[in-house]
Amino acid sequence: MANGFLLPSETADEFHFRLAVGSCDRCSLVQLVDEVPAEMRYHGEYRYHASGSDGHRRHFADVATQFLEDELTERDPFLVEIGCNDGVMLSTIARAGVRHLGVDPATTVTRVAREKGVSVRNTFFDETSAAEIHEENGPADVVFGANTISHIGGIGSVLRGVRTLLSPDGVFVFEEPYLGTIVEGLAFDQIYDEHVLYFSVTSVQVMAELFGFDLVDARRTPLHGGQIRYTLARRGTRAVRSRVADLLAEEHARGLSRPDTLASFGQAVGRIRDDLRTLLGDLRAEGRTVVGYGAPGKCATVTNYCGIGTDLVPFVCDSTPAKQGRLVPGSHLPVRPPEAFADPFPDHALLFAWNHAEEIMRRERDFTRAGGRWITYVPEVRVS
Ligand code: DWN
Repeated sequence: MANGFLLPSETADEFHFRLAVGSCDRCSLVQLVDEVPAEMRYHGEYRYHASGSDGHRRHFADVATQFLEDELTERDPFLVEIGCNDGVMLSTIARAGVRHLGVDPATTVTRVAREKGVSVRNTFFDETSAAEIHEENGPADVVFGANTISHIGGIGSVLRGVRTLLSPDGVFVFEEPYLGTIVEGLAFDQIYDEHVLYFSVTSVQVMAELFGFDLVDARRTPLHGGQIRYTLARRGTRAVRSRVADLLAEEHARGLSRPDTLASFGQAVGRIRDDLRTLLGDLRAEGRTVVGYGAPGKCATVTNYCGIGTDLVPFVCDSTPAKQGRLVPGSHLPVRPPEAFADPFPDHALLFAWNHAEEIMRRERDFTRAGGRWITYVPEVRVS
């Protein structure tokens, strides 16, 4: 499990599952074939902090400001965030004194949100909790989720919950990994246990209609290599932006939902695996040192799928204290604090947190100045 960072003493009991994706030939939604139960993924030990990069903090402060300006303008508005994590978005809403509620079962990260003045309910969002929230607080003008809705296999219950909770002219907005970016950018490391659903505009539109909504907007956003922010409203309540039709046409022209497109993606990913293994094997044979940079969820997919163990990459550096001193799930690469990176600098750094490349390379410019080289692997293996 991508965020199942474990202690060296816990390896014997490690949980494994089959990571495989399939696509529905009726609604075209791409999804995991085997889902790890949500209670095993989000709990008091969850280790991902959404505020972990400057880019994320800026992005979600902007999202909140936009909501305050566009949607939360009536008297006493109410916003609910599904999966509020450490309050990276809701802290701005809280500071503005707007009524809000974060719904998230992961008590480790929501403790941080509470410290920022965010109101939190530690539970999963589904039709039952949505009805309770509605009863206690009244309707929500905005229901928001970022990198959360794609994590929920029981999407039907979520949509029924939103239908109950949302005010008549409210909006359900969620931004999530985009199948189009994953396929085009060969970002196979976005595939892991937490990402149960891989949305496209086509599949979200089908889903919206099934539950009584219109997909009224779909726009590209920059995080995690390129995502889409979808806006759903109750059927017939809002005009549909022309961007929706543009993206649908683009997906159709690219054959995004076609099985042969997904099969070619699989073959190209196999080539990346072979190239990366060859490169790391050659570097080891030449006596060069390689250290991993960042231990994102993605790192578990790459290291396990490509068979990268401590013989090729002895350890990974990550700034998240909750991951340090633990092992990357499955491949068991030790996670060390960023200071270990410069002690001494390796010859090469394998950049697992490639979506933060700019920020990390800026921070580690002494490594480059000392002659260090970065290895990236999507959309192809590259040394720079
Ligand atoms: O959906 C999800 C996405 C949004 O976030 C979650 N299920 C889990 C998580 O995915 P991820 O772990 O791939 O996210 P990130 O943001 O790519 O993780 C970056 C990692 O790199 C973090 O562990 C922090 C670390 N990091 C670092 O060590 N030094 C990050 C930066 C910017 C740094 O300078």
